[in-house]
Amino acid sequence: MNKNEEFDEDELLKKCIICPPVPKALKKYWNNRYNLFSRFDEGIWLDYQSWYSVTPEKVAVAIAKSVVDFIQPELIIDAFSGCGGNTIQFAKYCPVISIEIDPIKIAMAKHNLEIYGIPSSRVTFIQGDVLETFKSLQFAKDYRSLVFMSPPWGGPSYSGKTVYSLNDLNPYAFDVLFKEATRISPYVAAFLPRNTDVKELAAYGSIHNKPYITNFLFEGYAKAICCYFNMKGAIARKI
Ligand code: MGP
Ligand code: SAH
Repeated sequence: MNKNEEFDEDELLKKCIICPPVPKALKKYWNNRYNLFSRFDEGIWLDYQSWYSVTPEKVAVAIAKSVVDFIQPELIIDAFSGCGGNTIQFAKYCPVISIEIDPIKIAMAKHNLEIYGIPSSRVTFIQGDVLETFKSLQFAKDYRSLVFMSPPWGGPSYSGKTVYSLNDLNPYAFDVLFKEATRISPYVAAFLPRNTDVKELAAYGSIHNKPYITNFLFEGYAKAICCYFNMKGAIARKI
């Protein structure tokens, strides 16, 4: 991983929202900034979309610990890196390949990883479309690998739906992502809206191998779920 060779720092900082005034729609995320990154004040970089998409640190820690306890992965593929919320926590345990379509976010993620002391050699970033990139990652079959997917949910308006269908994910519906991910590894985890239709999720398992769902609560209130496939017995963790 090379450090931000594509953008100069001033150019990147123009895309970041890292101090007040923050846009009105991001105020609640700003107020929650230390839950997103406990080291926020050390200089975390986030752009508009990342503010509402990043996995809160304690949730990312819990997901990483769960998959490490359960499958002891030799490699984790973070299929939607964003600004690095999950990648940082996975990289504490094993090498990570992080895919992201937006080069600006990759530059931000590299910067954020450095703040958390992750050696650059630990994470290989690939800029590109997730499905295109999956094709080049077939070698990961030879390793005990996990594919983690935290795709775009279509923005904060997802929460206005009574039930969120897996077909609402954008740019790819879940069945396409799942099919391609399982060509790389049987071990797949997905971070999804709290209102996801669990009946749809159940269809991705069998009576003997049900998907395992963790519901992440903040102050008793559901934030999001993580669904683990082919990881029967994966352990739920308190955050
Ligand atoms: P939220 O619904 O925007 O916040 O997202 P909250 O506080 O539950 O809002 P409320 O007003 O409904 O109470 C909750 C969390 O879900 C965020 O902190 C992100 O971790 C995650 N998240 C939200 N969105 C819109 C996305 C998304 O599009 N993709 C991914 N991967 N995660 C998201
Ligand atoms: N888990 C991340 C947030 C992921 S948000 C974190 O904690 O930081 C989803 C990300 O998917 C966004 O950054 C978006 O740019 C990226 N994305 C959208 N379409 C994509 C595609 N076709 N291929 C790869 N990445 C994509």
